[in-house]
Amino acid sequence: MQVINAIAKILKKEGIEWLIGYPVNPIIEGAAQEDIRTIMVRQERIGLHMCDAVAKTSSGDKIGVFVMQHGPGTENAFGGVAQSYGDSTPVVVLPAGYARNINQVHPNFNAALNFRHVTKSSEQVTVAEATVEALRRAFTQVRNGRPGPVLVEFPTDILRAEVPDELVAEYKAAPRLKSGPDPQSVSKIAEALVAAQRPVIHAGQGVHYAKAWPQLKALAELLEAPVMTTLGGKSSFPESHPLSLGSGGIGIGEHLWHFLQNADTIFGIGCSFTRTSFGTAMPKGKKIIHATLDPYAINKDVPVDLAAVGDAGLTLDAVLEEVKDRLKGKVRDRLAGVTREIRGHREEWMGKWMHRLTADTTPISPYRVVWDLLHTVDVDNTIITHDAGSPRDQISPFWQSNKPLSYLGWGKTTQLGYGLGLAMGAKLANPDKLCVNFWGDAAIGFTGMDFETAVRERLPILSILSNNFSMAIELKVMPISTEKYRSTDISGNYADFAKALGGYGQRVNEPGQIKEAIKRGIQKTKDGVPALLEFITEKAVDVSRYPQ
Ligand SMILES: Cc1ncc(C[n+]2csc(CCOP(=O)(O)OP(=O)(O)O)c2C)c(N)n1
Ligand SMILES: [Mg+2]
Repeated sequence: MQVINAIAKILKKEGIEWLIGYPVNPIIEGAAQEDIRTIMVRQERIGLHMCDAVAKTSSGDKIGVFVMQHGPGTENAFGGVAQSYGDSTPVVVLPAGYARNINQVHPNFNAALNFRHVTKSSEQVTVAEATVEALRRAFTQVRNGRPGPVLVEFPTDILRAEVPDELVAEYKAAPRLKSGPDPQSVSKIAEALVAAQRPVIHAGQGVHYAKAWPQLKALAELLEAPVMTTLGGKSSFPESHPLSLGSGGIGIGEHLWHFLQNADTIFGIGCSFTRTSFGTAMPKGKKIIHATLDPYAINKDVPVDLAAVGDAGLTLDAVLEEVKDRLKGKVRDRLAGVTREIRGHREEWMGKWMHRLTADTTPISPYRVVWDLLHTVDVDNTIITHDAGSPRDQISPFWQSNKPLSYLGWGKTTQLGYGLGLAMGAKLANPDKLCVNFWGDAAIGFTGMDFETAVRERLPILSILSNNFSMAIELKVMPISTEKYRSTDISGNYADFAKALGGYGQRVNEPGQIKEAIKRGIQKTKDGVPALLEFITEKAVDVSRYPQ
């Protein structure tokens, strides 16, 4: 059979339901022949973002596969793959490449070479028979270890070449394996956790990938310890739980800050402790315990006192057992005191923000949009994501997510426009959920055209746009260019834009109209029509930042 048919048959064996892509890549035809739904985007970046959401919303059980053409398509996909890499998201990328006789020749873009630094593995197939083993390697890499994108480049002349049927028939789906922590490390960690007077648990997206939500909750309750998450880990611990400190990031609750500063021990589980502007820094002078899948993360940014390497679920199982053994059924009666302290700080902090969250002013406060959205949607049956910039910092501290994977937090690298593709990919993989992206008018400038893809590919998402005709987050860093040349101003009528692309669009100017508009938007999504609600907002620059 031809290589394109071999690839499609292998994708089927790997349980791939959709092939997301942009022409020209003959694999699209191969996939359609095998009844794999092919989804065409308007630019490569969005397709990769959709793949990310497929993996993120299924804990990596489902893998998104993206294909694009050699040369320009591959060059243009770089941002998308780099975002997957920055966020450690498992994705399979199958670019076409220039034909073998010219693919090493200047100036032809060589994907296998150029994507090497933004992928876990990156190879070029140079003979047709190697198709099968290259995909075996790629799927094994993508399903195991630290998640990340993998790439296999197929020179165009190979895609139509023949590969023996028997070779393809022998292909078996790649296993997904887990490895557990060393028992001695677990013992030391349990000892330190039991000895801690003021422990804080710091949960990252590894908890989502391991589906270790029950164990995380059990450990927190057993230790009577508060839990914060990273942005990527948001929704791994119910934020309505009395032990929740909410999520880290640029915008955080004062209760989170208070507990982190006053902790004696911080237990990071399924996280990398990466130093980033979009995460909460670990204070100095704390006992740091770090449990993570990837030994590369240990001692990378934060020096550790104790560590364990392994799957977050297996690690938490083992730590739970040891902690139970050590406590011998003893309850230390900390719960009431700890939860009272959390509640006190949380309520005081919320009190300070309530006027912003319920503001009646025009232009509308973006915080009011967040608050009304939170109180209009069915939160547990919603998957929401932020975009880069202010919308992220406005929503993440105040959005209370209780169900695992109901909030897609992200951002070690933070590409404007990522949220739209995430919402579309989430809807593809979770058609019964309301899938929402909350973004600004700068973000829509990057990927807005793919709202048409949402319409055409029947992905009825709800898009909440905060239009303040500005890159407001940059006002403080661009005062002179703003004053002289209006360099932070941008403009557009995005409700009309959404309508022009075949979706539902509504512009909302008054705070009193927010909830009704959201209800109408949700109804449209239920009718199968993507909706874009454009809220005319103030150029807000206030963020719940600590230290202030
Ligand atoms: C691709 C990309 N380029 C540049 C940036 C830097 N950046 C982050 S937020 C932002 C402006 C955000 O403006 P907007 O989305 O309108 O939000 P606002 O602050 O106005 O609410 C910029 C330029 C980025 N995150 N991604
Ligand atoms: Mg803006």
